[in-house]
Amino acid sequence: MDQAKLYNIPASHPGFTAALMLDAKSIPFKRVDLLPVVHKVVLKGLGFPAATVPALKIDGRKVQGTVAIARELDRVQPEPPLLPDDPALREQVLAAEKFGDEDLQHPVRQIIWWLLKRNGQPMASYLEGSHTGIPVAVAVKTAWPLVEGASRYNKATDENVKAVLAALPDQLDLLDAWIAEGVLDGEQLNAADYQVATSIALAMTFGDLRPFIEDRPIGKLAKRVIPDYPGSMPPALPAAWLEPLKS
Ligand SMILES: N[C@@H](CCC(=O)N[C@@H](CS)C(=O)NCC(=O)O)C(=O)O
Repeated sequence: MDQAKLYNIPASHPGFTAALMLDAKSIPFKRVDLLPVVHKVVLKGLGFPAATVPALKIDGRKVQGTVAIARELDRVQPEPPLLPDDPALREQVLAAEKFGDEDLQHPVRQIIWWLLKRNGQPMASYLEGSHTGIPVAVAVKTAWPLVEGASRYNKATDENVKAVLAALPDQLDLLDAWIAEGVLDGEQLNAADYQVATSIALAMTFGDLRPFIEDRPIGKLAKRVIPDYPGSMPPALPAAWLEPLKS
């Protein structure tokens, strides 16, 4: 079997989800980090059907998206399983994974692009440990058009980010409830743990959000799953937008 190759964007939260699941399965892989926007051309050239990362080449197959990658990894390497055997718990884990994939990931992505558009300096911290082949200082200096492009196609507008922050308290409550019910944060981490924890870990790199998350059960799970998420973003969100998190 050829070594697996994982195509990512530096500091991408779903990218970390895929990398952590590969590690959990002890599957060796080469990580290739692509710069945002440029990634679209490269993935197309490689024959992946969609333009998103994570994109995985494994055993001659091309698998894209964290959920599809989780299922594929359980197929090629069943141990340790990413889904529990118990059918009822399995359904709950799948629901939590779907929530992470469809409802949690994108809002956090919108916040980071909104923040980077207003202050590009912290980008260097998010590039720490990445494998783009470009020196970090050069990547940061030339990133402006990429940040513009990514903010636009992720719709990281004031209106959207404000709405995302208003919805965040309920999302955090739901995640804490899943931990209390044993759906998340069990003895053995499952696909939903890997899915949601990376979004929360990325959110905790934002100085604005960390104080509202880090002491909650979901904040602790994020630290357990990925203790060294790269990046540090100084507070910059308007205070009024953070009000929903205070109440
Ligand atoms: N929910 C999907 C989506 C992944 C996704 O949107 N990844 C972002 C990076 S964090 C991306 O590739 N964005 C580029 C694009 O949409 O072209 C997954 O978990 O795989």
